[in-house]
Amino acid sequence: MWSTSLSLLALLGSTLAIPNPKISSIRRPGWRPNARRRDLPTDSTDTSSSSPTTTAPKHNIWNSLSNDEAADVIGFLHSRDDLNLTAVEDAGAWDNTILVVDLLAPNKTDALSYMDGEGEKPDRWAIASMLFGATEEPYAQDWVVGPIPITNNSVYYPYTFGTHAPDAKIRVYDIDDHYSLFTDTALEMKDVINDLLNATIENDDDLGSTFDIWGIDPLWHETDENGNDRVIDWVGFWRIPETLQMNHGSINFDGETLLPQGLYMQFDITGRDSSKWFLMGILYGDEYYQSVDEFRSAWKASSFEKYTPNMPGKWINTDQTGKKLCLEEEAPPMSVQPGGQRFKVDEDNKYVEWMDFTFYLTFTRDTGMRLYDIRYKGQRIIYELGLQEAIAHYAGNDPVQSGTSYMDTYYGFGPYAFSQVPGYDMPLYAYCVNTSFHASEISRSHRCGISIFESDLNHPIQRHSTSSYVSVTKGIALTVRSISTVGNYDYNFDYNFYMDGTIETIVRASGYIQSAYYAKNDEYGYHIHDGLSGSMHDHALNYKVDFDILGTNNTLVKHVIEPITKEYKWFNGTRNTMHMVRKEVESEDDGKMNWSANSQEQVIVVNKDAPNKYGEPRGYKIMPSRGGAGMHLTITNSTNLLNSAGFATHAYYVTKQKDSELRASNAWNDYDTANPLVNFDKFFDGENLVQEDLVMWFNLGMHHVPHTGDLPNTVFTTAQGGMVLTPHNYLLSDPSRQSSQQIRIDYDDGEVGDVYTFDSQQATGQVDLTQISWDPTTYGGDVAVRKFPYDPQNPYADTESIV
Ligand SMILES: [Cu+2]
Repeated sequence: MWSTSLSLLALLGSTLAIPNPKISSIRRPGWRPNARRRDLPTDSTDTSSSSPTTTAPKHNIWNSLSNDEAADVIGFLHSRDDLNLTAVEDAGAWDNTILVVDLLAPNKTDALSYMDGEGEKPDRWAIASMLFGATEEPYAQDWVVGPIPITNNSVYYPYTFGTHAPDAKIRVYDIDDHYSLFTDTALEMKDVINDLLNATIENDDDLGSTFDIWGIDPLWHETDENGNDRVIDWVGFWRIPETLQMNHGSINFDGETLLPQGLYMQFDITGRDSSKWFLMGILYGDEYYQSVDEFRSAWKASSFEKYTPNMPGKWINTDQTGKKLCLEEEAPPMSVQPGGQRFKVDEDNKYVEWMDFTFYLTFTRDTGMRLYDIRYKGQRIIYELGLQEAIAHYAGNDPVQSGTSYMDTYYGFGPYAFSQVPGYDMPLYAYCVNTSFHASEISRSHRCGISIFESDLNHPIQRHSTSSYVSVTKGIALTVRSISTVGNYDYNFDYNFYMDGTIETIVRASGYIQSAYYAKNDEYGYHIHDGLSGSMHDHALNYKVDFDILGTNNTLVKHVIEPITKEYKWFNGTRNTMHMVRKEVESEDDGKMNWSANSQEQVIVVNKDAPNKYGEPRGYKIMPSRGGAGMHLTITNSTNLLNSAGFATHAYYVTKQKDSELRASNAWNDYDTANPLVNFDKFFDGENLVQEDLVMWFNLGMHHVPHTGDLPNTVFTTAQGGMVLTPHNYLLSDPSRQSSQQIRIDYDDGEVGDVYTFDSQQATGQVDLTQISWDPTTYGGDVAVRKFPYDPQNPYADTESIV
């Protein structure tokens, strides 16, 4: 993700976000909202003609707020005089507004009572994040609202039990737009800029159409000589790619993050009185100047060293380029679904049944899709599985790279989980789920924000050959996929389900890197284009997996494979060999862990009270499956992230489940990382972990040092990480033997005797490709509904990205 230094409300995915003095800077020239009204989906999901349906055994108590529920919550809050709220549409920086409303997941004990027994369906509650601007010290605050639907019994109060900051408040230090500081300063030194950056800037319009100016995220705090907190913003110049004329309009390839100009400005933006803000300094070529005059004087000197500015061009375009490869234009192999869809969906409850797995889906503004109540062979194995936070932590010899540590839930994975492209992002036959979120008093739905599909892995899950027979089983997986483009990066999130009871969590990254200017920074990345460094950074994406193995009483064990020198009765002397040592993680004091060298520790969540018939505890093992290029932040005690990155210091963690510890992070931690709303480190308070309800938190990620192959976009091939959760002594044998999709061929002396296909049907006949082709002109983007005043009858097409 990259920052635009925009008004914070503007980042919440709403065209109506106000205050928005800087919003024009994130729109390309010529951008116009497309507000055609037509029959558009809002709450409902697409209906696929050949989709077998089912009825969820229970209501999806984790389902996202409906549009009506969100409107109910927003209307209720607006009716409370003490909150002094202003409709987002009419609000300025000195008003109080509602940022986001989302479901507050029910307490787990209540949820289990309902799901597993005769307990009542838990009430629906919401979290409302509000921004209080009508004060000298603005803050964001999370509130609990409910039960919903709103009645006279509904209440609202700060979400103190789920946060660590006093009153569930976090200070907001840049609520007032300060973009004009950047442009005023830039125009003050336009002679220098025009020379160094090869530009022709005379006025605001020239500046706005040539450069974006943005920088560090989160903001810095420094203490002045009187001990006062100063709020510091460092920004750099980024060149806006040129507009390319197409047959029906124009396009700007989104390569701005490849066009840093190497010129940086530092501002003090403390307090709400803009007259007290000031330029602190300018950085160019690793030289620091304390004023525009000092910079200009240096520039006029003959000894001044000038560097190459980064200019747009074909190199940032992602279109096909270069010589066409032999046969490559022919249609490549593709998947078809000859027997129709082989899984069932309860659309209303977002409930899925595939083979021996069942689960519920939900979708939130902060973290996108998540799964609940994942059952295998009728038994819950996971109560909750989902993304918590995604850090992209940069480093560099310039303050903007050094000061960049995005925590992407601030921008949200929900708002940017754009529609998937059939045949490219997913098979043509994939089942689509529309997803909704509610921010800035707009409800927005992504068409096909989640796709669900089966596919052939194109490698068998099992095989064996002998001189007389061969046995092979197809490798088939169900994938649940969502893709969020948060600024420059596209995160592909998959949950794969396999026939052996394994669940795999995968994240892949593509899109544009955020690069750095190449000047005296060899130790922070490679020189990858004219004036460009592939700015090194770490990705750490934290996931929560709340295991419930045969109930909630579980223990995290490590079965360690160790070398040993040992004597045996049957051997004269000692033998150098290995053995297995069983250990338990007994307390949260030991709950922060890294994967062992050479993968010698098997990490398993077991239920010690539920051994199998051989006495071995039944469990699920967790282990990295792909990527392997990094699991947590390299930087320790990050100067940017302070108390907000406790979940990224290790590869994985285990804690005791608490309803007050729902998420490892909070979307608003970015506002004040020293005083976060959720401080993950505080989850660790020495509690017993033996036969308790356990939650694991693991990181996927990579140490990303972009090279020339990251231009123009990073490719998924290597930018990925995965974790498998797999049965371990859980059943008495491999459950994939239940699959009919296997064959055994008996043969002898070149003659086939018998062939067994276990009633699996063979695909026969012709494939009518016209039935599964897709018309790309039907790609529709997102649908929005205004919440306050509520206008559900007039949805309009509106897709917003951070560009
Ligand atoms: Cu990266």
